[in-house]
Amino acid sequence: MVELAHFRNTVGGEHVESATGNWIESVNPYTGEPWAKVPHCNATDVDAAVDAAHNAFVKGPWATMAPTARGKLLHRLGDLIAREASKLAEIEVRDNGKLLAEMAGQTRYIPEWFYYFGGLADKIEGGVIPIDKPDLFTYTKREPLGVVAAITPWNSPLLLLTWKLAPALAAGNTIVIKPSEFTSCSTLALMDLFREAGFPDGVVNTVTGYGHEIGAALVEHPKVAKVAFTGGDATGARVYASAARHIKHVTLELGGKSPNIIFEDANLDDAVKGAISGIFAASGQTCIAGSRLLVQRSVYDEVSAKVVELARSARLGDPMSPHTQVGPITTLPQRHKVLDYINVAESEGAKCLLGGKIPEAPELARGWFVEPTIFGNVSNSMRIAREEVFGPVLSIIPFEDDEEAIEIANDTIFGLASGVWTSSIRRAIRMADRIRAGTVWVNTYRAVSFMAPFGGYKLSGIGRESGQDAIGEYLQTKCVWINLAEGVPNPFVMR
Ligand code: TXE
Repeated sequence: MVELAHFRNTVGGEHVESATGNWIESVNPYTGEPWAKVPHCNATDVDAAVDAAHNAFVKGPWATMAPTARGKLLHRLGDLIAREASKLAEIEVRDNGKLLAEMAGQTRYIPEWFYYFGGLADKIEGGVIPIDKPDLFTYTKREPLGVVAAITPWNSPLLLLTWKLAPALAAGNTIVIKPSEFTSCSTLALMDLFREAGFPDGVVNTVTGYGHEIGAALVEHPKVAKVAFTGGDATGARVYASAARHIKHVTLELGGKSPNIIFEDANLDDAVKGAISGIFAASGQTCIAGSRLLVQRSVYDEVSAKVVELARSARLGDPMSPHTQVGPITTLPQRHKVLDYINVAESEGAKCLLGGKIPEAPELARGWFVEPTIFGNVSNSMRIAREEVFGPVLSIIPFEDDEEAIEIANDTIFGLASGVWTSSIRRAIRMADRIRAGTVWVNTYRAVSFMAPFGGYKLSGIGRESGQDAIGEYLQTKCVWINLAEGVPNPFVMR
């Protein structure tokens, strides 16, 4: 029997287990075996974590720290993450099955968010209002919100956490993180670096456990001022409703059904690679997955054949191996969901051009794999084209011209991302203007940066992460009025 790695929460600077002493096992999706355990917390643990964050917000060194000093802490944290990049990457691969090849790049890139937002920490400026009333001096300040609850999913735990942590801390908030119950380990491993960087105790805290138990308790907690959530649209709607009852700030990032559009004038070989990276990277478990491949009818057969050929060559295997191109699905429920959608697509008449099953290779038998799957001649009204599958399942949809491409692209409840493949700059810009989504990539796909605002239109969410917009999501404006005149004018009328 393999000894499980133990990860504990960090609350008020201390490593803690859960109030009940119970644990949740974290299962490696490549082996199907538990490899670690994390505390199974309940509402008592949530109270303790929120209290620690609240205390750190209202008193102690964080509350009075100069923004420049805050920025330096974020820089130091970035350096420590760079130092620990390989270790953090390996933990996340074990926990969620993402390729080491991708994770190694991600953990080396994550420090950039802390450097960028560390740099912004002392550039949060208010203004003096040239007020229209005599004898008043009026200025604004931008202040942090308080305790931020960061609720993260299982598909990219560290990166999606970073998108919340870096701006929230730069703005001066304190944090309680609730990672996904399936993939908490990399988040808990990250916590030790905060102390080493010199963050005061209680500024960043964690609680681990199930969404319906502690996620909901965290959202409802009266001392939580803001919820920053990434997850599914159904859970996001519940979080939004609950936050509304308590008048909390929210940002929500809720996934999508992104169109990746190939025009006949595109470099088709590049476009095919873009289609593959849009849906089979990370086994399709990305919010930005280009799960609807829209292909102009004149090149439909050629593009479909090339996409199938390239996807067929994908090497499935151990995510730790540098040769693997497609890893397992992160959770068993998610694999069931993906397989269910494949059945739904077949029953609705979509033509399966590739995959559609659990792979038969014996070396993959223990892991939660699904073959890269492609459906051709999909109609945009089919469920496979309307609902987020979050797996390696591509729907290819033909279109005639630009008008029809836009109509199909925008005929979705979501609006997170999109791709356009064309050699015409005019067409590229016109499409970018008309697509209703927070991100449009032209002749590329799946690029993100700490500098570039990211977020959804429509049901894909509210608010922006990364870029200068993001820090505003963690601030509120105060307006200060100072009377420069002697005495108080008529108290019975508004001044
Ligand atoms: O996500 P949940 P699930 C989509 C994807 C996937 C589907 C379901 O389509 O198949 O969502 O995945 C916490 N109050 N995305 O069920 O439930 C939960 O513990 C507060 C898209 O795993 O949204 C976890 O920490 N929190 C997505 C986080 O919410 C609650 C990424 C996300 O879990 C809660 C992941 C509650 N009532 C899935 N219930 C993206 N946008 O990238 C659960 N949670």
